[in-house]
Amino acid sequence: MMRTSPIILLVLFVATPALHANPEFHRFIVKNSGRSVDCALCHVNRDGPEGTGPGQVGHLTPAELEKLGRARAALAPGMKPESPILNLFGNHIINSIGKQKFAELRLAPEQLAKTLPKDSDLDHDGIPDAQEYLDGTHPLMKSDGRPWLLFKNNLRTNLLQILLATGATVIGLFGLRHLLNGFAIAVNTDENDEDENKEQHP
Ligand SMILES: [Ca+2]
Repeated sequence: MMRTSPIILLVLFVATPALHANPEFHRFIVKNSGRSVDCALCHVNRDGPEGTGPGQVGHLTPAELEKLGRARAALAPGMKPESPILNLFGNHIINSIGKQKFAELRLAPEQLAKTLPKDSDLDHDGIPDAQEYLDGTHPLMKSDGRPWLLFKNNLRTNLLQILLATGATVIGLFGLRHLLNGFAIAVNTDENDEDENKEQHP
């Protein structure tokens, strides 16, 4: 596999400064969902990629800068970018649609959900990543999602256990009732026998 020259990567890094700040997507998510969402939805650092903190450009090692350059050069889908300033969801977006398409969608951020794989659910909470993008919930946190959707998915996932537990409870109550009835009959029988004995042997 051909290795991209560090000089080319550096040129790409410098030449594409606008691609790593994407307020259009953030504004859309906040407006569409009505939720307060920070940059950690897609980035490593909740304050975004610019700065010197962990997960920000100013904090990267030379090797991480090289990875960043490669990720920014991932113009087509399926190039498996490993950008150190993006989290799993951010890299998933770029891998799914490519950097070029992503840049185009800055003019129509509402369309991003339609371009993401419909069956992708990175946190396995039953809510697709694309839906979480629209809802402003975190695609990497399974406890974060629209409550009704989480409830429905939990119910569906645990339906068998719920049915088994309910069945065991019903059977247990049914058995207990018959057991108690059995005790009651036995006690009554003993009392009747005693009464009969008293009558026969007063
Ligand atoms: Ca999810």
